[in-house]
Amino acid sequence: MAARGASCLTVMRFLRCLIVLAILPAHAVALPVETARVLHVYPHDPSAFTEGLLIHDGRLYESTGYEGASFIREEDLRTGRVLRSVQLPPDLFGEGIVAVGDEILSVTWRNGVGFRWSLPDLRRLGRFQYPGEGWGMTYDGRRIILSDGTPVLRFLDPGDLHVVRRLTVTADGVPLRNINELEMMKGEVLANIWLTNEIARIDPATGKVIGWIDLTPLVRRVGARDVDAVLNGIAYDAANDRLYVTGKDWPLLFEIMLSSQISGARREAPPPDTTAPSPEAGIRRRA
Ligand SMILES: [Ca+2]
Repeated sequence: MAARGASCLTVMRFLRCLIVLAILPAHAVALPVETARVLHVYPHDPSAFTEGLLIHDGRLYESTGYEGASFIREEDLRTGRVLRSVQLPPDLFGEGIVAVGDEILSVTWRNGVGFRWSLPDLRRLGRFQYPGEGWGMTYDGRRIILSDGTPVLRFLDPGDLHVVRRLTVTADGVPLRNINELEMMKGEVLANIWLTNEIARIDPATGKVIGWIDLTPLVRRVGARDVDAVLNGIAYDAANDRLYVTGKDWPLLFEIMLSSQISGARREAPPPDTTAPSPEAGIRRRA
C-alpha cells in the first residue's frame, strides 16, 4: 500500500507540474532586453522638459511641459537651435504631440485640452477636448495612439478624435503602467516608461510587450541629478531608418541604433560615434 501511495503521489505531482507549465508559459520566458549603440550625439536644450518628440518630413519637432514653459517647436537637429516655436496658454501643462498629414496635434497632462497646429508653420488651427489625462502620442498611419499613464492605450480617429479602440498593454502578463512618450517604428509601438531607463517594444495587435530597450548607459552619460530629468522622447525617421532619443531637461539628444537593427544589417558599416566620449568613458569620469 505504501508503494502504491508513493506512486500516486508522484503522478499527482507530475500532473500538478504539467498544469503549472500550461498556465504560466509566458511567465517562464524572459522578454529580450536590447541595448543600443550611440551613432551621434547632438545638443538638446537643457531647459526643455521633453514630453513629445517626432520627425515629420525631415523636420524635428518637440513639445515641452510645465505650466508657463509648454512649447511646441521645430528644432535644428544638428545644433539644437529652435527654428520655430509656439507657446501654450500659461495655465496648461503640455504633453505629447503627433503629426498627421499637414497638422500637429498636441495634448495636455490634466487639462483635458488639446490643439491642432498647421505644418510647417505651427499656426494654431483649433482646440479640442478629451476625457482623462494626456501623456504621449504617435500615429500608426490610420489612428492616433494616446497614452495616459494607465496600461490602456487609446486609438483615436484623427478626424474627430473619437476612441475607436482601447488596448491594454501587458508585460509578462502584468498590466504595464506609466506608459509615456510613444513612437511607431516598423510596426511596433515604442514607449518610454516613466521613471525608468527602458523603452518598451509593444505589439499593437496584442498589447503585449515583446521586448525592452535598456538605455541605462545614455542615462548615466547624461548624469542628470534631478529625479524628474528622466529618459523621455523617441523620434523615428522612417525615411532614413534613424532613431533618436532624449530626456527631460537633458543637454543631449542621441541618434542610436538598436542591437536588432545592427544584427539586421540594415545599414552597412554604421559610423562610429566621434562627437563625444563613449558611455564607458563617461562612467569612468564620474567614478
Ligand atoms: Ca515620439
